[in-house]
Amino acid sequence: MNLIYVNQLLKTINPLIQKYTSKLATKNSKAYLVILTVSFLSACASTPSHNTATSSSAEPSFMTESEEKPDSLEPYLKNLAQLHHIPLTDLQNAFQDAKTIPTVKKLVLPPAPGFKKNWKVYRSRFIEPRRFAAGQQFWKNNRRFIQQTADKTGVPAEVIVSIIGVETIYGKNMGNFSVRDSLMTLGFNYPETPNKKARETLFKSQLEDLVVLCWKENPKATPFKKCLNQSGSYAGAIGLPQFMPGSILRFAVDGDLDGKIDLRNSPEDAIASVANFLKVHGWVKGEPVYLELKDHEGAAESARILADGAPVAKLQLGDLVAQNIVDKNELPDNTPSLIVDLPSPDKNGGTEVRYVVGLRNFIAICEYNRSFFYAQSVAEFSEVLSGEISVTETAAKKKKKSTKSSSTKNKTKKKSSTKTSS
Ligand SMILES: [Ca+2]
Repeated sequence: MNLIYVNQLLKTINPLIQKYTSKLATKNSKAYLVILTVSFLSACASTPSHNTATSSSAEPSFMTESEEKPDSLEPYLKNLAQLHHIPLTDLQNAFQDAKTIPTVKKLVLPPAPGFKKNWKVYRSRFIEPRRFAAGQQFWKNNRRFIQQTADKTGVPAEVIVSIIGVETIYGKNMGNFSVRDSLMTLGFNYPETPNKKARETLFKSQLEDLVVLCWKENPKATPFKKCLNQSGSYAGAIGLPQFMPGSILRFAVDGDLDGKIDLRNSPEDAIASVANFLKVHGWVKGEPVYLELKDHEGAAESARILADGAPVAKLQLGDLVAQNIVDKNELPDNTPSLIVDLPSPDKNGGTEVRYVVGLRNFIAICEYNRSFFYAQSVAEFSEVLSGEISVTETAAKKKKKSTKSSSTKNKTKKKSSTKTSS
Protein backbone atom coordinates (compact mmCIF):
# COMPACT_ATOMS: atom_id res chain seq x y z
CA MET A 1 0.00 0.00 0.00
CA ASN A 2 1.22 3.46 0.72
CA LEU A 3 4.41 2.03 1.98
CA ILE A 4 7.94 1.77 1.17
CA TYR A 5 10.23 0.11 -1.13
CA VAL A 6 11.19 -2.63 1.23
CA ASN A 7 7.67 -3.41 2.18
CA GLN A 8 6.92 -3.74 -1.46
CA LEU A 9 9.85 -5.96 -2.02
CA LEU A 10 8.78 -8.16 0.79
CA LYS A 11 5.35 -8.48 -0.53
CA THR A 12 6.54 -9.30 -3.96
CA ILE A 13 8.46 -12.30 -2.83
CA ASN A 14 6.04 -13.23 -0.14
CA PRO A 15 3.96 -15.81 -1.95
CA LEU A 16 7.13 -17.64 -2.87
CA ILE A 17 8.28 -17.69 0.66
CA GLN A 18 4.92 -18.95 1.80
CA LYS A 19 5.12 -21.68 -0.71
CA TYR A 20 8.52 -22.78 0.41
CA THR A 21 8.17 -22.32 4.13
CA SER A 22 5.42 -24.86 4.36
CA LYS A 23 7.33 -27.32 2.23
CA LEU A 24 10.47 -26.82 4.20
CA ALA A 25 9.03 -27.05 7.62
CA THR A 26 10.76 -30.30 8.28
CA LYS A 27 13.99 -29.57 6.45
CA ASN A 28 17.07 -27.96 7.77
CA SER A 29 17.54 -24.24 7.78
CA LYS A 30 20.38 -24.31 5.27
CA ALA A 31 18.14 -25.79 2.63
CA TYR A 32 15.52 -23.26 3.52
CA LEU A 33 17.87 -20.37 3.02
CA VAL A 34 19.11 -21.64 -0.31
CA ILE A 35 15.61 -22.00 -1.65
CA LEU A 36 14.53 -18.76 -0.12
CA THR A 37 17.40 -17.01 -1.85
CA VAL A 38 16.53 -18.60 -5.16
CA SER A 39 12.92 -17.60 -4.85
CA PHE A 40 13.87 -14.08 -3.90
CA LEU A 41 16.23 -13.80 -6.81
CA SER A 42 13.89 -15.19 -9.35
CA ALA A 43 10.75 -13.36 -8.45
CA CYS A 44 11.43 -10.06 -6.92
CA ALA A 45 10.81 -6.93 -8.87
CA SER A 46 13.03 -4.01 -8.14
CA THR A 47 10.68 -1.49 -6.65
CA PRO A 48 7.88 -3.27 -5.09
CA SER A 49 5.34 -1.80 -1.73
CA HIS A 50 3.92 -2.86 1.42
CA ASN A 51 3.64 -6.29 2.70
CA THR A 52 3.92 -9.99 2.59
CA ALA A 53 2.48 -13.14 3.90
CA THR A 54 3.64 -16.52 4.91
CA SER A 55 2.17 -19.94 4.96
CA SER A 56 -0.69 -20.37 7.33
CA SER A 57 0.15 -24.03 7.71
CA ALA A 58 2.14 -25.41 10.62
CA GLU A 59 4.93 -23.15 11.72
CA PRO A 60 8.35 -24.28 10.58
CA SER A 61 10.86 -24.72 13.35
CA PHE A 62 13.06 -21.82 12.22
CA MET A 63 10.29 -19.43 13.09
CA THR A 64 10.61 -20.25 16.75
CA GLU A 65 14.11 -18.80 16.83
CA SER A 66 13.98 -15.51 18.60
CA GLU A 67 15.98 -12.90 20.41
CA GLU A 68 15.23 -10.74 23.40
CA LYS A 69 13.33 -7.48 23.24
CA PRO A 70 15.31 -4.38 22.27
CA ASP A 71 16.25 -2.01 25.10
CA SER A 72 14.77 0.99 23.37
CA LEU A 73 11.30 -0.59 23.39
CA GLU A 74 10.52 0.64 26.88
CA PRO A 75 10.81 4.39 26.16
CA TYR A 76 8.90 3.84 22.92
CA LEU A 77 6.02 2.26 24.82
CA LYS A 78 6.04 5.06 27.39
CA ASN A 79 5.75 7.55 24.59
CA LEU A 80 2.86 5.63 22.98
CA ALA A 81 1.07 5.41 26.30
CA GLN A 82 1.20 9.18 26.66
CA LEU A 83 0.39 9.99 23.06
CA HIS A 84 -2.60 7.68 22.78
CA HIS A 85 -3.83 7.63 26.37
CA ILE A 86 -3.29 3.93 26.84
CA PRO A 87 -2.41 2.69 30.35
CA LEU A 88 1.32 1.96 30.33
CA THR A 89 0.88 -1.28 32.24
CA ASP A 90 -1.49 -2.59 29.57
CA LEU A 91 1.06 -1.77 26.90
CA GLN A 92 3.93 -3.28 28.86
CA ASN A 93 1.94 -6.44 29.50
CA ALA A 94 1.02 -6.71 25.85
CA PHE A 95 4.69 -6.57 24.87
CA GLN A 96 5.99 -8.66 27.75
CA ASP A 97 6.66 -11.72 25.62
CA ALA A 98 7.48 -9.85 22.40
CA LYS A 99 10.45 -11.29 20.51
CA THR A 100 12.79 -10.18 17.79
CA ILE A 101 12.51 -12.72 14.96
CA PRO A 102 15.83 -13.46 13.21
CA THR A 103 14.02 -14.94 10.18
CA VAL A 104 12.23 -11.66 9.58
CA LYS A 105 15.57 -9.86 9.54
CA LYS A 106 16.89 -12.29 6.96
CA LEU A 107 13.84 -11.88 4.77
CA VAL A 108 14.30 -8.13 4.34
CA LEU A 109 17.88 -8.32 3.16
CA PRO A 110 18.42 -6.93 -0.35
CA PRO A 111 18.81 -9.36 -3.26
CA ALA A 112 22.25 -10.65 -4.10
CA PRO A 113 24.47 -8.48 -6.34
CA GLY A 114 23.82 -9.12 -10.01
CA PHE A 115 20.21 -10.11 -9.50
CA LYS A 116 18.00 -9.02 -12.38
CA LYS A 117 14.28 -8.98 -12.04
CA ASN A 118 12.43 -10.90 -14.71
CA TRP A 119 8.91 -10.01 -15.80
CA LYS A 120 8.09 -13.35 -17.39
CA VAL A 121 9.15 -15.25 -14.31
CA TYR A 122 7.30 -12.87 -12.03
CA ARG A 123 4.14 -13.01 -14.09
CA SER A 124 4.14 -16.78 -14.20
CA ARG A 125 4.13 -16.92 -10.39
CA PHE A 126 0.91 -14.98 -10.16
CA ILE A 127 -0.98 -15.83 -13.32
CA GLU A 128 -1.34 -19.56 -13.06
CA PRO A 129 -4.19 -22.10 -12.97
CA ARG A 130 -4.41 -22.62 -9.20
CA ARG A 131 -4.79 -18.92 -8.45
CA PHE A 132 -7.22 -18.57 -11.34
CA ALA A 133 -9.45 -21.40 -10.10
CA ALA A 134 -9.44 -19.91 -6.60
CA GLY A 135 -10.32 -16.54 -8.09
CA GLN A 136 -13.28 -17.89 -9.98
CA GLN A 137 -14.57 -19.51 -6.81
CA PHE A 138 -14.05 -16.37 -4.71
CA TRP A 139 -15.85 -14.28 -7.33
CA LYS A 140 -18.71 -16.76 -7.49
CA ASN A 141 -19.04 -16.91 -3.70
CA ASN A 142 -19.14 -13.11 -3.37
CA ARG A 143 -20.57 -12.10 -6.72
CA ARG A 144 -23.32 -9.86 -5.50
CA PHE A 145 -21.26 -7.92 -3.00
CA ILE A 146 -18.34 -7.53 -5.40
CA GLN A 147 -20.66 -6.13 -8.05
CA GLN A 148 -22.29 -3.73 -5.60
CA THR A 149 -18.85 -2.53 -4.54
CA ALA A 150 -17.73 -2.12 -8.14
CA ASP A 151 -20.85 -0.11 -8.96
CA LYS A 152 -20.34 2.08 -5.93
CA THR A 153 -16.63 2.78 -6.34
CA GLY A 154 -16.05 2.45 -10.09
CA VAL A 155 -13.30 -0.11 -9.49
CA PRO A 156 -14.08 -3.11 -11.74
CA ALA A 157 -15.00 -6.39 -10.07
CA GLU A 158 -12.17 -8.25 -11.80
CA VAL A 159 -9.57 -5.82 -10.47
CA ILE A 160 -10.80 -6.26 -6.90
CA VAL A 161 -10.77 -10.03 -7.30
CA SER A 162 -7.35 -9.90 -8.94
CA ILE A 163 -5.71 -7.98 -6.11
CA ILE A 164 -6.96 -10.31 -3.40
CA GLY A 165 -5.74 -13.24 -5.49
CA VAL A 166 -2.30 -11.79 -6.11
CA GLU A 167 -1.97 -10.87 -2.44
CA THR A 168 -2.96 -14.08 -0.69
CA ILE A 169 -4.66 -16.49 -3.12
CA TYR A 170 -7.95 -15.54 -1.46
CA GLY A 171 -6.77 -16.05 2.07
CA LYS A 172 -4.65 -19.14 1.55
CA ASN A 173 -1.42 -17.28 2.32
CA MET A 174 -2.09 -14.59 4.86
CA GLY A 175 1.09 -15.19 6.82
CA ASN A 176 1.78 -16.65 10.24
CA PHE A 177 4.25 -14.29 11.80
CA SER A 178 3.17 -12.31 14.84
CA VAL A 179 2.47 -8.84 13.48
CA ARG A 180 3.63 -7.34 16.77
CA ASP A 181 6.93 -9.22 16.68
CA SER A 182 7.56 -8.64 12.96
CA LEU A 183 7.03 -4.91 13.27
CA MET A 184 9.07 -4.75 16.46
CA THR A 185 11.90 -6.63 14.75
CA LEU A 186 11.93 -4.34 11.72
CA GLY A 187 11.32 -1.19 13.76
CA PHE A 188 14.02 -1.76 16.35
CA ASN A 189 16.42 -4.23 14.86
CA TYR A 190 16.45 -3.79 11.11
CA PRO A 191 19.47 -5.41 9.45
CA GLU A 192 22.54 -3.29 8.78
CA THR A 193 21.63 -1.84 5.39
CA PRO A 194 22.05 1.72 4.07
CA ASN A 195 18.37 2.43 4.59
CA LYS A 196 18.22 0.94 8.09
CA LYS A 197 17.30 4.18 9.82
CA ALA A 198 14.48 5.10 7.45
CA ARG A 199 13.10 1.58 7.57
CA GLU A 200 13.14 1.49 11.35
CA THR A 201 11.28 4.78 11.46
CA LEU A 202 8.70 3.43 9.09
CA PHE A 203 8.16 0.15 10.88
CA LYS A 204 8.00 1.86 14.26
CA SER A 205 5.26 3.99 12.81
CA GLN A 206 3.42 0.88 11.62
CA LEU A 207 3.80 -0.66 15.06
CA GLU A 208 2.29 2.49 16.54
CA ASP A 209 -0.59 2.20 14.07
CA LEU A 210 -1.09 -1.41 15.13
CA VAL A 211 -1.24 -0.38 18.78
CA VAL A 212 -3.74 2.37 18.02
CA LEU A 213 -5.85 0.07 15.88
CA CYS A 214 -5.92 -2.72 18.44
CA TRP A 215 -6.60 -0.42 21.41
CA LYS A 216 -9.42 1.26 19.54
CA GLU A 217 -11.12 -2.08 18.98
CA ASN A 218 -10.06 -3.87 22.16
CA PRO A 219 -9.38 -1.57 25.09
CA LYS A 220 -8.95 -4.47 27.50
CA ALA A 221 -5.76 -6.31 28.31
CA THR A 222 -6.41 -9.78 26.89
CA PRO A 223 -8.10 -8.96 23.57
CA PHE A 224 -5.66 -6.06 23.09
CA LYS A 225 -2.69 -8.37 23.35
CA LYS A 226 -4.34 -10.94 21.12
CA CYS A 227 -4.96 -8.29 18.48
CA LEU A 228 -1.34 -7.10 18.57
CA ASN A 229 -0.17 -10.65 18.30
CA GLN A 230 -2.38 -11.60 15.38
CA SER A 231 -0.66 -13.29 12.48
CA GLY A 232 0.40 -11.61 9.28
CA SER A 233 3.23 -11.40 6.81
CA TYR A 234 6.79 -10.95 7.95
CA ALA A 235 6.44 -7.27 7.09
CA GLY A 236 3.32 -6.96 9.23
CA ALA A 237 0.65 -7.03 6.51
CA ILE A 238 -2.73 -8.35 7.55
CA GLY A 239 -5.60 -10.34 6.11
CA LEU A 240 -6.98 -11.21 2.66
CA PRO A 241 -5.79 -7.96 1.05
CA GLN A 242 -2.58 -7.70 3.14
CA PHE A 243 -3.10 -4.21 4.48
CA MET A 244 -0.45 -2.76 6.75
CA PRO A 245 -1.84 -1.48 10.08
CA GLY A 246 -1.59 2.14 8.91
CA SER A 247 -3.62 1.34 5.83
CA ILE A 248 -6.24 -0.45 7.90
CA LEU A 249 -6.57 2.66 10.03
CA ARG A 250 -6.84 4.98 7.05
CA PHE A 251 -8.42 3.05 4.20
CA ALA A 252 -10.15 -0.11 5.39
CA VAL A 253 -13.93 -0.30 5.26
CA ASP A 254 -16.52 -2.29 7.20
CA GLY A 255 -18.05 -3.99 4.17
CA ASP A 256 -20.43 -6.34 5.96
CA LEU A 257 -21.58 -3.59 8.35
CA ASP A 258 -21.10 -5.61 11.52
CA GLY A 259 -19.38 -2.70 13.23
CA LYS A 260 -15.85 -4.16 12.97
CA ILE A 261 -13.19 -4.28 10.31
CA ASP A 262 -11.97 -7.82 9.92
CA LEU A 263 -9.77 -8.24 6.88
CA ARG A 264 -8.89 -11.77 7.84
CA ASN A 265 -12.32 -13.34 8.14
CA SER A 266 -14.69 -11.08 6.26
CA PRO A 267 -14.49 -11.24 2.47
CA GLU A 268 -16.87 -8.26 2.34
CA ASP A 269 -14.56 -6.15 4.49
CA ALA A 270 -11.61 -7.13 2.30
CA ILE A 271 -13.47 -6.45 -0.96
CA ALA A 272 -14.77 -3.06 0.19
CA SER A 273 -11.37 -2.10 1.57
CA VAL A 274 -9.46 -2.91 -1.62
CA ALA A 275 -11.94 -0.93 -3.71
CA ASN A 276 -11.86 1.99 -1.29
CA PHE A 277 -8.09 2.04 -1.26
CA LEU A 278 -7.97 2.27 -5.05
CA LYS A 279 -10.72 4.86 -5.18
CA VAL A 280 -9.01 7.06 -2.62
CA HIS A 281 -5.77 6.72 -4.57
CA GLY A 282 -7.20 8.08 -7.78
CA TRP A 283 -9.03 5.27 -9.55
CA VAL A 284 -10.79 6.68 -12.62
CA LYS A 285 -14.02 4.88 -13.45
CA GLY A 286 -14.08 3.51 -16.96
CA GLU A 287 -10.46 4.25 -17.79
CA PRO A 288 -8.27 1.24 -18.62
CA VAL A 289 -5.31 0.33 -16.43
CA TYR A 290 -2.94 0.27 -19.38
CA LEU A 291 -2.77 0.33 -23.17
CA GLU A 292 -0.73 -1.90 -25.46
CA LEU A 293 1.81 -0.26 -27.75
CA LYS A 294 1.27 -0.24 -31.48
CA ASP A 295 2.61 -3.39 -33.02
CA HIS A 296 5.75 -2.16 -34.72
CA GLU A 297 9.40 -2.06 -33.73
CA GLY A 298 9.53 1.74 -33.76
CA ALA A 299 6.86 2.00 -31.05
CA ALA A 300 8.92 -0.06 -28.64
CA GLU A 301 12.04 1.93 -29.47
CA SER A 302 10.25 5.23 -28.80
CA ALA A 303 8.85 3.77 -25.60
CA ARG A 304 12.31 2.71 -24.48
CA ILE A 305 13.53 6.29 -24.73
CA LEU A 306 10.60 7.58 -22.66
CA ALA A 307 10.69 4.90 -19.97
CA ASP A 308 12.21 6.14 -16.73
CA GLY A 309 11.01 3.51 -14.29
CA ALA A 310 9.18 5.97 -12.05
CA PRO A 311 5.53 5.28 -11.21
CA VAL A 312 4.52 8.81 -12.12
CA ALA A 313 2.20 9.70 -15.02
CA LYS A 314 4.23 12.59 -16.36
CA LEU A 315 3.38 12.07 -20.05
CA GLN A 316 0.19 12.85 -21.95
CA LEU A 317 -1.58 10.27 -24.04
CA GLY A 318 -1.97 12.61 -27.01
CA ASP A 319 1.81 12.94 -27.28
CA LEU A 320 2.18 9.17 -27.32
CA VAL A 321 -0.41 8.96 -30.10
CA ALA A 322 1.47 11.69 -32.01
CA GLN A 323 4.70 9.72 -31.63
CA ASN A 324 3.01 6.66 -33.11
CA ILE A 325 3.48 4.70 -29.89
CA VAL A 326 -0.21 3.94 -29.25
CA ASP A 327 -3.32 3.96 -31.42
CA LYS A 328 -5.66 6.90 -31.24
CA ASN A 329 -8.54 6.04 -28.94
CA GLU A 330 -11.49 7.61 -27.15
CA LEU A 331 -9.49 8.91 -24.20
CA PRO A 332 -8.70 12.64 -24.07
CA ASP A 333 -5.29 13.73 -25.32
CA ASN A 334 -4.38 15.09 -21.91
CA THR A 335 -4.90 11.75 -20.17
CA PRO A 336 -1.92 11.31 -17.80
CA SER A 337 0.28 8.43 -18.97
CA LEU A 338 3.58 6.73 -18.42
CA ILE A 339 5.70 4.16 -20.16
CA VAL A 340 5.94 0.93 -18.19
CA ASP A 341 8.94 -1.27 -18.92
CA LEU A 342 8.85 -4.95 -18.02
CA PRO A 343 12.24 -6.55 -18.69
CA SER A 344 12.90 -10.27 -18.98
CA PRO A 345 16.65 -10.96 -19.09
CA ASP A 346 17.60 -14.13 -20.95
CA LYS A 347 20.48 -16.54 -20.52
CA ASN A 348 22.49 -15.03 -23.37
CA GLY A 349 22.82 -11.62 -21.81
CA GLY A 350 20.01 -10.04 -23.83
CA THR A 351 16.87 -8.60 -22.38
CA GLU A 352 13.43 -8.77 -23.92
CA VAL A 353 11.35 -5.85 -22.70
CA ARG A 354 7.60 -5.66 -22.81
CA TYR A 355 6.41 -2.05 -22.83
CA VAL A 356 2.91 -0.84 -22.12
CA VAL A 357 1.41 2.59 -21.54
CA GLY A 358 0.23 2.91 -17.94
CA LEU A 359 -2.69 5.22 -17.16
CA ARG A 360 -4.00 6.67 -13.89
CA ASN A 361 -5.41 3.36 -12.73
CA PHE A 362 -2.01 1.78 -13.19
CA ILE A 363 -0.67 4.41 -10.79
CA ALA A 364 -3.50 3.68 -8.33
CA ILE A 365 -2.42 0.02 -8.25
CA CYS A 366 1.19 1.14 -7.78
CA GLU A 367 0.00 2.96 -4.66
CA TYR A 368 -1.07 -0.42 -3.35
CA ASN A 369 2.34 -1.83 -4.14
CA ARG A 370 4.95 0.38 -5.72
CA SER A 371 6.03 -2.03 -8.40
CA PHE A 372 5.48 -2.06 -12.15
CA PHE A 373 5.60 -5.85 -12.09
CA TYR A 374 2.95 -5.96 -9.38
CA ALA A 375 0.60 -3.51 -11.09
CA GLN A 376 0.91 -5.18 -14.47
CA SER A 377 0.35 -8.62 -12.93
CA VAL A 378 -2.81 -7.36 -11.26
CA ALA A 379 -3.98 -5.89 -14.58
CA GLU A 380 -3.26 -9.04 -16.58
CA PHE A 381 -4.67 -11.38 -13.94
CA SER A 382 -7.86 -9.32 -13.99
CA GLU A 383 -8.02 -9.92 -17.75
CA VAL A 384 -7.68 -13.64 -17.14
CA LEU A 385 -10.41 -13.54 -14.49
CA SER A 386 -12.78 -11.65 -16.75
CA GLY A 387 -12.15 -14.09 -19.60
CA GLU A 388 -10.37 -11.70 -21.95
CA ILE A 389 -7.42 -14.05 -22.15
CA SER A 390 -6.95 -17.59 -20.95
CA VAL A 391 -4.76 -18.37 -17.99
CA THR A 392 -2.15 -19.94 -20.25
CA GLU A 393 -2.11 -17.08 -22.73
CA THR A 394 0.08 -14.00 -22.49
CA ALA A 395 -1.25 -10.51 -22.98
CA ALA A 396 0.97 -10.14 -26.03
CA LYS A 397 -0.96 -12.99 -27.65
CA LYS A 398 -4.21 -11.30 -26.78
CA LYS A 399 -3.00 -8.23 -28.55
CA LYS A 400 -2.08 -10.15 -31.67
CA LYS A 401 -5.45 -11.82 -31.70
CA SER A 402 -7.31 -8.56 -31.35
CA THR A 403 -5.33 -6.59 -33.89
CA LYS A 404 -4.76 -9.44 -36.35
CA SER A 405 -1.63 -7.62 -37.28
CA SER A 406 1.69 -8.83 -38.58
CA SER A 407 3.97 -11.08 -36.64
CA THR A 408 6.43 -8.34 -35.83
CA LYS A 409 7.44 -8.83 -32.28
CA ASN A 410 7.19 -5.95 -29.93
CA LYS A 411 10.52 -6.39 -28.35
CA THR A 412 13.80 -4.63 -28.18
CA LYS A 413 17.14 -5.31 -26.70
CA LYS A 414 17.49 -3.20 -23.67
CA LYS A 415 20.70 -1.27 -24.05
CA SER A 416 21.19 -0.10 -20.53
CA SER A 417 19.64 -0.91 -17.25
CA THR A 418 20.05 2.21 -15.20
CA LYS A 419 16.37 2.43 -14.55
CA THR A 420 14.52 1.12 -11.58
CA SER A 421 11.23 0.14 -13.05
CA SER A 422 8.93 -2.01 -11.05
CA1 LIG B 1 -17.02 -5.99 9.17
